[in-house]
Amino acid sequence: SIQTDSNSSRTLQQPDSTVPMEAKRLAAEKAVAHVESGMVVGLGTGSTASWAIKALGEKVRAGLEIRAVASSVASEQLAQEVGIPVTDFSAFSFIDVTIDGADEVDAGVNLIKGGGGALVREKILAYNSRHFIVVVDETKLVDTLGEFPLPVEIIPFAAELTLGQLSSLGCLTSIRQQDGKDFITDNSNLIADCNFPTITAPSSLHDRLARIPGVVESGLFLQPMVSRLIVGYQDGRIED
Ligand code: ABF
Repeated sequence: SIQTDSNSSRTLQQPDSTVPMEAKRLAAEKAVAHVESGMVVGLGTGSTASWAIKALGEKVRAGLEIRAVASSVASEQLAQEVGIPVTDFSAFSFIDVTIDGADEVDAGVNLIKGGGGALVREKILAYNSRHFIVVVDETKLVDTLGEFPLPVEIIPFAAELTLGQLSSLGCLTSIRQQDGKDFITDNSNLIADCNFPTITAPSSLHDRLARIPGVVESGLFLQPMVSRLIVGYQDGRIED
């Protein structure tokens, strides 16, 4: 039978007063220092990536010349608001640097992403970037992935069957809800949040997920994808 957690209703993009915003901002601003004129820049999604977009906007207004591609409609809108020229992907064959957040980072710098629901576009950007810079606050660091439910984007067709296949990997699954309705991604798909007791073998889980028809992508971003991890601490320290 399909194990679902139908009470789960998460709106992860809502502001959360417990989130260490200052630590996120510090990490994001440090990342932006690696952006140079002439670069094609990938813009991530989420509150930490938003700090990076705002900081980039300031630099653009001060004369930095970049072209950008965005991992979500929300980030594209923010970029336009702060004056960053956002371009179509067809204009480039690669991205110089992408700056994005994460939901969890383990000791081997493997990530869970997708809490904001943009994991497919984020992964396309990261995969096609020469440098993928991840910006997080210290609360995202874990020894082993899995406390944060793993987001998996699935197509709506036969979603119940796909959920069943996901559950058979050993997790409790739920279709993400927002405002009382199914959360719909920018790609018109659903997000299955998969709650594993813990993810001790992310690489083999990644392979098993990829074999399930109906799964578009999972939120596992595994090494060697990350080129640089920047961590902001609540006491003002930054680890780069
Ligand atoms: C995106 O935003 C994600 O992949 C991750 O889900 C989330 C992190 O959010 P925040 O930066 O708001 O903590 O980067």
